[in-house]
Amino acid sequence: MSENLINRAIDILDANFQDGGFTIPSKGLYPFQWKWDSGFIAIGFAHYDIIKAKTEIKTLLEAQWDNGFIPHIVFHTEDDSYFPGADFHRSDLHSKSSKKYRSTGMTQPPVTGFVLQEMYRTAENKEDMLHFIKEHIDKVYQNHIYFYENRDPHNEGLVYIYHNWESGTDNSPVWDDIWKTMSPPEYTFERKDTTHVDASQRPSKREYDHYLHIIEIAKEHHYDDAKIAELSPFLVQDPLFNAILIKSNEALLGLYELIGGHETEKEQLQRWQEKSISGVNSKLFDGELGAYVHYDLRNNIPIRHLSSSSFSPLFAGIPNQERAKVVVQTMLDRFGGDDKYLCASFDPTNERFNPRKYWRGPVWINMNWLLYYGLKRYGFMETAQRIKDDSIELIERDGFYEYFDCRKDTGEENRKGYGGGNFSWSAALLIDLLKN
Ligand code: 2M8
Repeated sequence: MSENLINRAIDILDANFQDGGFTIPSKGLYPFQWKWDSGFIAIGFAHYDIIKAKTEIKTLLEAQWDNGFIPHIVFHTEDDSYFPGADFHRSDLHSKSSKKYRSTGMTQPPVTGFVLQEMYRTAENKEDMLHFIKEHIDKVYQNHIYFYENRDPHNEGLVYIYHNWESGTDNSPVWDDIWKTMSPPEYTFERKDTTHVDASQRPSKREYDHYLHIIEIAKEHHYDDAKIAELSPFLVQDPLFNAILIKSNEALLGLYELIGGHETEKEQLQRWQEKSISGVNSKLFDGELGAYVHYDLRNNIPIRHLSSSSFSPLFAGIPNQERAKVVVQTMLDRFGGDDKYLCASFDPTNERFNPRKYWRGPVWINMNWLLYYGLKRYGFMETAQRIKDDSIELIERDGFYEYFDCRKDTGEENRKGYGGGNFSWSAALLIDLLKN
């Protein structure tokens, strides 16, 4: 059974791999290269086609800007089937943007550091992989410098995101609190996503007005980071984004250790680690809720909702063992009823929860993958096994979709997943879960 699933996953990944040396997340819905998708995809490729894994990362890093920034979408091809595309984002407004590829002017969670480490772990030919890592690791390090120099205005060891699309958890109900503080104009535009996927599973038109408005402000200031920090109505310290940065810092440290030398980089990474881990623990941990929450830096207020991001610091070793126990208990109490698959993307006990809508409640395989490794890291083997089994069962039952209803019984006879089909990171991470 698992061989058959792995073969199907391989077929999906191979079909989504493009001539330009990158992999689309899902045919039709997402026709370009996305930053964090790319990383998860490379982890899957590393299990059976190391050349594709390396190509994926190499191509992504070729789109890096001169200031170390790595964009969230790289528009490799002219394709008007996605909105907003390259003409809307106008990365050329920033003087240091890539001259080779057009892109967005925002980023996504910095997965590339830990992805290199995963590729090394999986590769059979360690020497060859280490050679590849040596060639590329400095670019990833430069990306971390970009974050610490430009995204941490109060020097807290916590970086901000300035757009919900930077979080990766795009339509999370967490952002509803921020939308309440904004009143964007009613834009006229043509959505493309709802021609591929049922509109009831996607964000609303009004939500898109907010998304576009933040970009318009950033564009007005040519994507200048200092101006964005000063003016963006969306400025959030996200536990998931920071946990991924911290995990990647740790991975870079380990890889530089393996390569040898690089004392300056290692010392810097060590300093960032100490500061960031203590920043996440002191500012983003909510003792009453028993997990980590987002912080609205624009309005200086914590956003006190539980989401799958609330548990992601486990992945980066951020809580101590005692706190990790509290976090896991919160996950089980609020998200882990017997009638549910782990792990809903948003608190099932909250009135904003929706089990079928994008990031407002469904299970996402990339989040489950992070949580699986996080749980294992602290020795919560039973819950780790459960999240792994649930991920595999969902894909077997509902197909290789983008996201999944977390309810075990939806009352339907022929249930399927939601969003894009033949979805790359679901395929890639399933391979990793089954092979490890
Ligand atoms: C979704 O986001 C894009 C915008 O980036 C969209 O809705 O159009 C998110 O799930 C994001 O996390 C993901 O990287 C992207 C591609 O899979 O799709």
